[in-house]
Amino acid sequence: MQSIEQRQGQQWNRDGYVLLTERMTASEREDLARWVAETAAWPEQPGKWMKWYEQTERGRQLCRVEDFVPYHHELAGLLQGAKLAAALEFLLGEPAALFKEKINFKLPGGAGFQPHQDAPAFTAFGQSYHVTVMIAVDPSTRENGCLEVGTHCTAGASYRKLQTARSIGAGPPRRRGSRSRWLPATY
Ligand SMILES: O=C(O)CCC(=O)C(=O)O
Repeated sequence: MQSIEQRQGQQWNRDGYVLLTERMTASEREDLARWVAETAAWPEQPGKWMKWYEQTERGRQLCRVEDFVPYHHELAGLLQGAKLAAALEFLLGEPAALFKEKINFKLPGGAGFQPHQDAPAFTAFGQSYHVTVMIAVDPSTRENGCLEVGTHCTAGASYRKLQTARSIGAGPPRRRGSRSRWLPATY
């Protein structure tokens, strides 16, 4: 019988992503929701965290907070803590470093995201691997705009290498004749 870790490792190598649905307790989720709400309430302050807004029919609306780890002890502990580090090291086969953190608020009326890859935006920094970790604060459903993941994109480990800047905005690269499709990351 395979362990959960072995099954996750196989999915990672096959599909380029894993979905973990049982890693946070109810009280950890409550803490996370509270910490995120705290960042939303922070004032805008030049030189500190960054708050981003979008225009909606109801006016300016918060869509993103970035660079909050230096200013929020508990969120820093979650994103830089041993639990996440161990999961990433298991999947990558080497330790990972936090490169950038952001909270997407996805409030009603917001624009959402076009299909894209994150990695090509950061090639100027010279990293060899790029992994995106998403932690859902609220239930993640099609109705409320969950992340959707492109599957069957490129074979195994090569998926972990950075794609070229040419693929910005193009969505994940696809193998000829593959059964590529978008899967909602729901839980
Ligand atoms: O959550 C999503 O729907 C996509 C978020 C994303 O791709 C991003 O923030 O770069």
